[in-house]
Amino acid sequence: MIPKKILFLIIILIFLLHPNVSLSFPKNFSPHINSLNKRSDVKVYNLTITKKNLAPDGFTREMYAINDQFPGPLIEVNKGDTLRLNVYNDLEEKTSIHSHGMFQRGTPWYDCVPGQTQCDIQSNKSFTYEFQVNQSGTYWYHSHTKAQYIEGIVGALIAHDPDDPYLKEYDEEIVVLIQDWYHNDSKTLLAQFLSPESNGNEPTPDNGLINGMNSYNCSGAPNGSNCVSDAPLANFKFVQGKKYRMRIINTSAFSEFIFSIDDHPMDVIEVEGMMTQRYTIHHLPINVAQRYSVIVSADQPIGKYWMRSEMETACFVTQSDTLNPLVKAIVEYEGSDGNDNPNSSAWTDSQETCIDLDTSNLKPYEVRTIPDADYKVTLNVTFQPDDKNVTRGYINNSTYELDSKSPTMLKVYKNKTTFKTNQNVYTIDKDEVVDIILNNFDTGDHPFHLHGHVFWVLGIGINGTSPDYNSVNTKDPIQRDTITVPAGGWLIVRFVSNNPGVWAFHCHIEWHVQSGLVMQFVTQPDQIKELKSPDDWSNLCKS
Ligand SMILES: *[C@@H]1O[C@H](CO)[C@@H](O)[C@H](O)[C@H]1NC(C)=O
Ligand SMILES: *[C@@H]1O[C@H](CO)[C@@H](O)[C@H](O)[C@H]1NC(C)=O
Ligand SMILES: *[C@@H]1O[C@H](CO)[C@@H](O)[C@H](O)[C@H]1NC(C)=O
Ligand SMILES: *[C@@H]1O[C@H](CO)[C@@H](O)[C@H](O)[C@H]1NC(C)=O
Ligand SMILES: *[C@@H]1O[C@H](CO)[C@@H](O)[C@H](O)[C@H]1NC(C)=O
Ligand SMILES: *[C@@H]1O[C@H](CO)[C@@H](O)[C@H](O)[C@H]1NC(C)=O
Ligand SMILES: *[C@@H]1O[C@H](CO)[C@@H](O)[C@H](O)[C@H]1NC(C)=O
Ligand SMILES: *[C@@H]1O[C@H](CO)[C@@H](O)[C@H](O)[C@H]1NC(C)=O
Ligand SMILES: *[C@@H]1O[C@H](CO)[C@@H](O)[C@H](O)[C@H]1NC(C)=O
Ligand SMILES: *[C@@H]1O[C@H](CO)[C@@H](O)[C@H](O)[C@H]1NC(C)=O
Ligand SMILES: *[C@@H]1O[C@H](CO)[C@@H](O)[C@H](O)[C@H]1NC(C)=O
Ligand SMILES: *[C@@H]1O[C@H](CO)[C@@H](O)[C@H](O)[C@H]1NC(C)=O
Ligand SMILES: [Cu+2]
Repeated sequence: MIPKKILFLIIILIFLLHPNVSLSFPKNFSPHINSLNKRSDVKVYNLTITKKNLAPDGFTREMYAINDQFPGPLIEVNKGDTLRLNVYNDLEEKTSIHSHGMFQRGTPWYDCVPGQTQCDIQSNKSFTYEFQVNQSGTYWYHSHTKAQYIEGIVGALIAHDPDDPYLKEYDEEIVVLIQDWYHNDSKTLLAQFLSPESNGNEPTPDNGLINGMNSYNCSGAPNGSNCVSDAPLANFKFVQGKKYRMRIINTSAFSEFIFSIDDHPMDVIEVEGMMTQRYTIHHLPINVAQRYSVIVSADQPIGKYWMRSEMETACFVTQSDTLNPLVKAIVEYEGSDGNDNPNSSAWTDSQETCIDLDTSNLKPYEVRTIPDADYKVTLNVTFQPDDKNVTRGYINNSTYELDSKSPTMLKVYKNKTTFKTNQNVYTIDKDEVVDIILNNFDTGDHPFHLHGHVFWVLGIGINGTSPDYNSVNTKDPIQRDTITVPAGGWLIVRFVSNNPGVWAFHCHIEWHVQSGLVMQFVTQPDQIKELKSPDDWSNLCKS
């Protein structure tokens, strides 16, 4: 759980900063676990989505908010609970809420991918997602409609495990949401990106945020903006002698960050819901949509220390002149005095850029024998101009086109077995072990996410190498749900198709989703049809 003090401080700061925030305390903001031992509760959250003028970094802009907050309320469940999300769409446009990393076993229609597993929630309508959470770890939720999540429809989702093997090894939990931040609205940026003039160069962020906060030098803002320099940074309170489990979630649209806390090593214990053996690091590279838990000991002299989240601008093609890539927050020990900023220094060991944390050094908490593959799917990723000269993302020479009125899952229920080429559907009829071999022919790296599953990370290769089964790890690889393929490189991951549904596999860079770097696995369609889908779900496509 987030320490009460920190939460309170964040909320107070949000109120101070944003006069538009209504002064009623969001009723469902429940950061504390009711009871770790009580299994199979139903946890209910109301999520009301609106537009608001807010200033996360001192620059006021119209953006989205959930229950008047940004980031959205922290959702917490225990493994085994049923989570009910009542989503109220108070926008003048459609929306949707995807629970990233949730397996949705038996409820594949609640995975929320417009065009694949549902129709959007229309303006002024509500919709309830309800599913059992039979997994634990660090997750997040976000809109899967257009590029809405990068403008505020985002929050953390934590599934606690009463049997977590590390439970006794830390005192408190802290959620750290890291993201990039744009001052323009996403519709404008998207229209610009999806035009021939962009040449496929992504919009680059104006700033980065930690738990929705940062400061900005307003001399970079256009004339006439409502902008206050020196907005406060996020502040994390430590008590000397305590140990903290920090759950770090990267909810960026585009930028990769390297996370660190001066003078405080971190022990990785969880990667995307999968527990690992302790592994000590100084820097944590964390790409879009990835999550890690680390244990940090407050074992340094009482004082203040920088938390750093450095945007890897080396991976950008262009960048804004006014961007300060070093996003900071303050770790403040109880008992440290004064209002001075920390004067701590960054770790000096060098760090490779634009690739994932080298997970070959990470070991699963429990090593289990992994099954052999039944077959292999090869996916070639390219970016090319389409017939309108707009640069788009392609998988095996096919760019995905969203069919928002007729999601694939509805077609499956109508006994359709063939799909248009531009739907990038790959059907897996049986419960099988599948290897994805992905070749990246692009000059950028791409964080790929598979819905409804975790996969074993067998191997990753950089530019200049080719997929090679002789160099992969089939003995004790970790599992996760989001992985970065290096520029010009490759990866091999393995998953078991035993979860009937329609599961998106896509790059999580939001600009690349919108430019078609998306495909879908239809797994066990006969089993999908055995599942009774709810009427309110199919009715979404009638409005
Ligand atoms: C959700 O909203 C409904 C209807 O307004 C209300 O009855 C219920 O108490 C709310 N639940 C929570 C957990 O806020
Ligand atoms: C949604 O409700 C608001 C307020 O009642 C109304 O002004 C708006 O026109 C409605 N929008 C749609 C698309 O129905
Ligand atoms: C819950 O997960 C466990 C292991 O992760 C699995 O063995 C079990 O079958 C799952 N139960 C359900 C109802 O999905
Ligand atoms: C972003 O906003 C700034 C100022 O509001 C404007 O100058 C700039 O042209 C905008 N960029 C795009 C791509 O619309
Ligand atoms: C496509 O767009 C690029 C970048 O704007 C431009 O250089 C090129 O001439 C265009 N090609 C065609 C065939 O229009
Ligand atoms: C803000 O940017 C301006 C122009 O680049 C610079 O002169 C000024 O020193 C900056 N202010 C701070 C506090 O960094
Ligand atoms: C902003 O206003 C200042 C002072 O009025 C002026 O010097 C400057 O040229 C303006 N900048 C832009 C981009 O309009
Ligand atoms: C989050 O992901 C983005 C996009 O890949 C990346 O640029 C950024 O550096 C990541 N953040 C951290 C803290 O690693
Ligand atoms: C993918 O690229 C590899 C290497 O160039 C090539 O051998 C293979 O045929 C391609 N596969 C597909 C499905 O296009
Ligand atoms: C990709 O598709 C385009 C147009 O559909 C075609 O001209 C081109 O030859 C294809 N490339 C490959 C490698 O199959
Ligand atoms: C789909 O096929 C099944 C079995 O062949 C049949 O019972 C069912 O009516 C069909 N459904 C539709 C919507 O055609
Ligand atoms: C891979 O490396 C080669 C040789 O250094 C370089 O020419 C090429 O541009 C690189 N490819 C990518 C996709 O980065
Ligand atoms: Cu991408």
